[in-house]
Amino acid sequence: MKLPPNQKIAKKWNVYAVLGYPEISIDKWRIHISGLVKKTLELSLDELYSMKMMRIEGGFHCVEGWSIVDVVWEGVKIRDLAERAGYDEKSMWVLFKGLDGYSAPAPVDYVLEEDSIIALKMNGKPIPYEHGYPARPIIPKLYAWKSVKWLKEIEFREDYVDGYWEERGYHQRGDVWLEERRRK
Ligand SMILES: Nc1nc2c(c(=O)[nH]1)N[C@H]1C(S)=C(S)[C@@H](COP(=O)(O)O)O[C@H]1N2
Ligand SMILES: [Mo]
Repeated sequence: MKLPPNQKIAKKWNVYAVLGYPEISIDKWRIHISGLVKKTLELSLDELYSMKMMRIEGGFHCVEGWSIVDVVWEGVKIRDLAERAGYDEKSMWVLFKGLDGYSAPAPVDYVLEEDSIIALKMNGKPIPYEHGYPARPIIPKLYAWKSVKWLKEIEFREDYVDGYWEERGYHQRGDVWLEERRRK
């Protein structure tokens, strides 16, 4: 597997939770697809599992220079969710929001790529709590800070807005192949 520039393969994960660990009650948990859509969708975990699932390997590159290559993600293609909600062609950005208040924007064309998913499983099992149970976006061409853990909302927007790390100087887009780490 080819590694993005200036990344090293890590065997061990670093677990990050800059805003702490949120409480989740899975019966009440819904993923909301909101913003520039025809109708806001609210899907339970069971409803997500009833959709077509996809498998992605690797695609996890922290901006601090470590990459996990031996991980398998399974989940729902974000494009399928976007089409179900009827996203507006005016959308330029997608803002991912977590239950903990962490958020990250991503450009809509990266989000709608064929290999961009809302992951529900990591290495064959539901994503472990510390890694973002029940769901996190995996967008292989973007740095891992865009992979919001404990995801609750996917908002389609016309305008750009900073998330947690963008407010602190990280790049708006964060393409791993173009090494968009910090804002120029
Ligand atoms: N909710 C939330 N999501 C987050 C973070 C965080 O602190 N909180 N950190 C991000 C960063 S910088 C990285 S590298 C990855 C780390 O994922 P991990 O904790 O599963 O190793 O999660 C991303 N998503
Ligand atoms: Mo990171």
